[in-house]
Amino acid sequence: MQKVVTCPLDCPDACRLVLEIGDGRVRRVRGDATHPTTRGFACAKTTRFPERLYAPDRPLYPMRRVGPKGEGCFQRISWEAALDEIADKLKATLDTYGGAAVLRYNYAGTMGLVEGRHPVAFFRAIGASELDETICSATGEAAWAAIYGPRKLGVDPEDVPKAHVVVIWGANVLSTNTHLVPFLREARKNGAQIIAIDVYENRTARFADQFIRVRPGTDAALALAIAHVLFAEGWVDQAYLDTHTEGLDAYLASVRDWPPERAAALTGVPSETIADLARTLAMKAPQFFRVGYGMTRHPGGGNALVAVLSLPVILGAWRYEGGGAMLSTSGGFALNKRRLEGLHFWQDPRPEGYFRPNPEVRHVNQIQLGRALTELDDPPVKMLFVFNANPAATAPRSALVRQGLLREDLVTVVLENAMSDTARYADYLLPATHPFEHPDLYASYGHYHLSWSEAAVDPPGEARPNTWVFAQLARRLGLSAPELFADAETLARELLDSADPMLIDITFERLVREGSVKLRLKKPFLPYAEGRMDGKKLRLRSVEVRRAEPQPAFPLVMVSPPAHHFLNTSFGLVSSLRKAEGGEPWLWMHSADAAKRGLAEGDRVRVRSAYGELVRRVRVTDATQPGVVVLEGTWRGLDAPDGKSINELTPDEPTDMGEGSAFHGALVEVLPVS
Ligand SMILES: Nc1nc2c(c(=O)[nH]1)N[C@H]1C(S)=C(S)[C@@H](COP(=O)(O)OP(=O)(O)OC[C@H]3O[C@@H](n4cnc5c(=O)[nH]c(N)nc54)[C@H](O)[C@@H]3O)O[C@H]1N2
Ligand SMILES: Nc1nc2c(c(=O)[nH]1)N[C@H]1C(S)=C(S)[C@@H](COP(=O)(O)OP(=O)(O)OC[C@H]3O[C@@H](n4cnc5c(=O)[nH]c(N)nc54)[C@H](O)[C@@H]3O)O[C@H]1N2
Ligand SMILES: [Mo]
Repeated sequence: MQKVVTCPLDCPDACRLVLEIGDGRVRRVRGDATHPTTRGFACAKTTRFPERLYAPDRPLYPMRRVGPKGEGCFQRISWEAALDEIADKLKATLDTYGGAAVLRYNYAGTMGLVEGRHPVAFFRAIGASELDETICSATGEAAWAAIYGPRKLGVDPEDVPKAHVVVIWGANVLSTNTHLVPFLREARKNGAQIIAIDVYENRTARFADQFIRVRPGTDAALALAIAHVLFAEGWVDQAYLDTHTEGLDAYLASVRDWPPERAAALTGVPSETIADLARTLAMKAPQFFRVGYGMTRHPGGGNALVAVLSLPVILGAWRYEGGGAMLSTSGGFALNKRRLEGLHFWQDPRPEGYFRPNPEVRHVNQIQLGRALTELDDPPVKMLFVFNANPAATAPRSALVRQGLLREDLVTVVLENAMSDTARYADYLLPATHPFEHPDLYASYGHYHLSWSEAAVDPPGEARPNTWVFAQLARRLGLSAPELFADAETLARELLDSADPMLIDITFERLVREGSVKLRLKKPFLPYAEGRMDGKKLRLRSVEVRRAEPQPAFPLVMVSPPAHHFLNTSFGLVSSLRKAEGGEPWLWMHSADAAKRGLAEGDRVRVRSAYGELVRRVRVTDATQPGVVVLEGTWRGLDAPDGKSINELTPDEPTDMGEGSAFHGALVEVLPVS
């Protein structure tokens, strides 16, 4: 039997996958050949879904911790017992400390809107501390919004073949957005030149026609210098600037500060290369910029992206099909999310069934989970609910996160469909369904197709959807707001109840029938050809160049971007994929840095930052650059030789815009293991 579902992974591609099912289990996964962006291709990860789904250590029954925290020793209990005990503890916590003592930690383990987003409503209903979800896209979103307004609309990937030059800037799309690649190849066949700008030679750099290696955190200077040349040569679209933008003077002041020679010294990109790049951009309209979050994961990352995103504006690129930029397409999906995410519990006059009205909720920045668990009092966090995330490995400053998770007075509840670093710290580990085992609605951040996915197989053991668990807890707390108990279909129908023109004609019935439906985009699709979507002008602004300055004690910048065969820490448990990633996490180091430290390929080294230390093996390679070490992939601590994740070393200081994460701005030193 075959069933077609949407891939739930946190990836722009949101593919449609054909599952081959035998004896009630998923046996094989292929890409849906009829889907316009999946095009019959399933990636290296998704083809391994069966191994992940039926991993021998998958939690199948509710469990209560026995033995010390963090050791992963559990005893099976019934759902009744688990839910009753958790609800009793919740009630006691709410009575003694108030809602703020409860914290959710969640992210995009599933991109499904129902199982990914609806649990948030429960926490808003009880007045829990609000988690600011900043770990991934917050800085990028803030930078985008600064220029283009809050709605993130990128070039339709299906229009990319019309571009004549493609700049892939701080995104490793050959690994992280693989379904864009066929469109890039088509563009190339049509004569487009493809340029990659990154700090190390990754797969995308090797695919590109030209690779420009930039020093980490210096993209703002590079982009301003390109603009400097464009203005000096008169290669900008003055009519577009005059009609559709404001703030040009402030922006120009920054541009004047960065002539190519000055930028060359900071970025490491020769000034002739900068001038050539400007010329290529000017001569080859339409220009398409695929910008990634990579450059935003630095202390000055917001400004870096603002500088880069100003380029398609001054070039007038948005006027042409295939021209413009794409950070994300998520703004296309103007779904009605208010009740889904329980925003109304904050904003409406106190609705019926609202547990503890608290409009002035305490906010916790996700990237500072360690601080929240160890420093907050008034009240302290007493109960932590983790779902769709593995923060013990993926949040910065792992040592501090661990310290928090080890607190004896903290009750940690983890909902998981796989064993994870965080699950080992659970006091209650609850078996979650995998997205192939529950229905859900999916948007995308890499294309414009909305999809509905039915449960394709029954869950093994006693696994239950996240929403079922929170409905059970809501009932036990005596909450009565009906939306807390809504099923997936009801929630999906409500999401679709939107007046947005792009969603017109998309009914629930149609989604069920067709599986995947493209949003109604105007033809030609030119979202910023006449300024912002809201009728305002595009906002250029001044740009500040700021980066993590290497220090004598920590002279190297460490970049830890996604691995080709993993999806964050998901799939670390699949041994063939670990093998494809080299069997263990390797630290890439330039030969000059290795020579300076007397290190050779394969040596074990200590990698140290202001926050911690770990042991890795070193790979000596000039794919990186002097002063920059690279470790591909957020390996689970469980699979690293010293049991620690790379985030032992990463900083939890927020970036310049959006309070986001600066993973790639970590400063480290590398020493031989003595
Ligand atoms: N295979 C695979 N695919 C994935 C993921 C995965 O783990 N594996 N993760 C998914 C998720 S959650 C996300 S958010 C996306 C992220 O996908 P990307 O946006 O591609 O990933 P980033 O971590 O943002 O890093 C992208 C690139 O930025 C580079 N970079 C780092 N610092 C700088 C800099 O200062 N300047 C420049 N120009 N480049 C820099 C890195 O070297 C890296 O090659 O991918 C998604 N897709
Ligand atoms: N050093 C470094 N750290 C990084 C990054 C980096 O580039 N470098 N990238 C950052 C980025 S971009 C991101 S987005 C974050 C991601 O960090 P996380 O959100 O922690 O992502 P994952 O590690 O994939 O963990 C997702 C978990 O959700 C579980 N899950 C999947 N589906 C379901 C479901 O239906 N129900 C439940 N209950 N659970 C489910 C999976 O089993 C998995 O354990 O990591 C960040 N951390
Ligand atoms: Mo992400």
